[in-house]
Amino acid sequence: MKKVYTCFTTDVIHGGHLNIISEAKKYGKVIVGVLSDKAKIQYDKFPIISFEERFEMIKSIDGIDEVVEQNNILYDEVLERIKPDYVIHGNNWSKYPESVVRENVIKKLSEYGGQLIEVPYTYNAGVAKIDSIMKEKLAMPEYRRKRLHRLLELCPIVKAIEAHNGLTGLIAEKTVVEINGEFNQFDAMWVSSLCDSTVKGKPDIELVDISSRMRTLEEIMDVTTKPIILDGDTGGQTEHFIYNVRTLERIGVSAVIIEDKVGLKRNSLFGTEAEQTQDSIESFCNKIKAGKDALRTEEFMIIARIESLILEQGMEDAIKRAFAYVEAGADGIMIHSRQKTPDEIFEFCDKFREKEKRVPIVVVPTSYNSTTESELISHGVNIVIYANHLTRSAFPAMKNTAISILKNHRSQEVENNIMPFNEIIKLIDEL
Ligand code: SPV
Ligand code: MG
Repeated sequence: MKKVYTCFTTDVIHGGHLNIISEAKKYGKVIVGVLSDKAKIQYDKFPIISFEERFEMIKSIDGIDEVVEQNNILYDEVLERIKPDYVIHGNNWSKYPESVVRENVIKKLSEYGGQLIEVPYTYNAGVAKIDSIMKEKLAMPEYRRKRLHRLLELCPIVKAIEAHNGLTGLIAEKTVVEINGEFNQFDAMWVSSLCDSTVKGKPDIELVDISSRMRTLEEIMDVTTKPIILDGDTGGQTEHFIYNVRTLERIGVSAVIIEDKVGLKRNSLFGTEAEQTQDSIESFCNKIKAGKDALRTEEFMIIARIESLILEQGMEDAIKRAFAYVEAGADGIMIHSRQKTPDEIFEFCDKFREKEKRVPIVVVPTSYNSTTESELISHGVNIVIYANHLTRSAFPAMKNTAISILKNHRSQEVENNIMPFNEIIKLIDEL
């Protein structure tokens, strides 16, 4: 009997999938691959149900003879193993980046004389409704909030990019790349105090208050599903912090990072050029403890940010603080540096990891920007934050456009450097 293979990445079975199965049945024994979570999150939306649940769900469908796990987005390994006579797929995978998978399947099948069958993809009102329900679910606080924990288990390193409004949130949400068969997207968003202040034309000194920061969060959350890490500055007064963490937890933020400074906070990239005061270990530990006590779930993370290297207080101080903050209940440690090389960050990570294997390490490689994610992984880093890059890339582009219009007394000269509006609006989902 001939073998027919198809791979499902879905969390919900709808008419379109059943149609593929009944078509497949006409050609022989039907084998369905279920894409692993690790592979799925490299290019697709995060699964709403676990791999095991998806596996069971597909097993229970009539007409399927065998269900297997597919560990890679590309089918090479699974086709090698099963050698199906046919691969069957909906005809909805010819757009980048799925087109890469399609081409790869065609190539692989041709190596041993297998054949690709494409069936018209069913997209009707029912399927559209299911699609939108799934997306809405992903955005709901209870789904979004806990996802950072899951990502920490699944990803060698969680990659977060700065977002400061709906549009930058959509860029963080939807940008997927493929290089040599490797798919990649950002896992989470960082709502930076620097960028949230800068785009409002304000300095990064905790002047943009929590209500305004919440509005930014709402705007981003309204159009995205990825987990959010909020830059919580110093956390403010402990008496306020305990209320704010509960609100953040309730609206579905996954983590807040607070830095161990007091008084007028200046941006860390100023280092010792601006007057900044580090909090005492005791006082900052009390803030962490109070925050943790106020929470209602195990999911929301309070991450402690150590400013010792920024304020030139030495490695020993940084390490001492890290262990004290973990002891106080911090769910992660962010270590910051403004050096051009990663040496002090690596030294910190190695020393911390000698004793502490579990608590996640977060870094922000803005100044030591030649450091790669794999180098960070090799020193035990769990989350990398690209903290300000969308703001910094937009600013020169906007400024050059303004200059050009003024110089030329018209806008034609800028046209080649700017995106047509019908491209931008493709990012925006219609309900
Ligand atoms: C931010 O993005 O606001 C940060 C990171 O706190 S840094 O600007 O490097 O201090
Ligand atoms: Mg900040």
